[in-house]
Amino acid sequence: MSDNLKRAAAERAAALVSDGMRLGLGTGSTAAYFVSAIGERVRGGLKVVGVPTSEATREQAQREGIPLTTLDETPELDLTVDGADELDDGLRLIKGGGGAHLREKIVAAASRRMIVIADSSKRVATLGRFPLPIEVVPFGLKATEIAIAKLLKGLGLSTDLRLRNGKDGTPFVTDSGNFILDAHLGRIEKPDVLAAGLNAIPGVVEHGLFLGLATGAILATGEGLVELGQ
Ligand code: ABF
Repeated sequence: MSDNLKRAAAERAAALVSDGMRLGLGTGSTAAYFVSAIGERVRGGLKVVGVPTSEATREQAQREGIPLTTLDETPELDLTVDGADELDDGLRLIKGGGGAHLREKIVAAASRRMIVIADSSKRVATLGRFPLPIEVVPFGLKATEIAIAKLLKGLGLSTDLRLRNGKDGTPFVTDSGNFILDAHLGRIEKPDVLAAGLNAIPGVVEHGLFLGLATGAILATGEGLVELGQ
């Protein structure tokens, strides 16, 4: 069921793509359906270029035959389509459950439009039930962890931070060579204040709060698609 919903949202987003577009290609299982739908259209003659947001997406896009570019060659994109772990009605997001949010955010910020595709279970009234991924540089990990814990405490948020581990129990390493701390917060009442606080900690590379980046969302429900913004 859920896979059908993800595919439905992805295919609707793929229908918004036209010749000449410069695309940001998201990461995750929902975005993978979008990449696959674009691949099919490219093989049918659609002319686009894509910037992948992860090595996994790069590999998929190459297999699909989608022409790829980089933000160095193509620094301005028309449309990014990506999944999310949570979104609220103000199109604020938590991303990074797959550990790709640094590149995802850079690509989204370089895009004129960013459309989130998801099944409607990702829609929440208040962000925070999904643990917030915080990408940190390995150097000074403990000090960065303490600085984040102090910030969270000061904002009245839980301080339950966990270093994400890979399959073999060693720390998960991002495509950019960093670690991820997951902050179990429950409810983020003021995402903008939290984002500003995290951005001010030197060891924090990026966090999974995407504020003011998504311009639209396509959410698949059992009864059809719900579209927000665009
Ligand atoms: C990416 O993939 C991430 O930012 C987010 O963590 C995840 C969503 O994955 P899925 O579509 O598999 O639920 O978009």
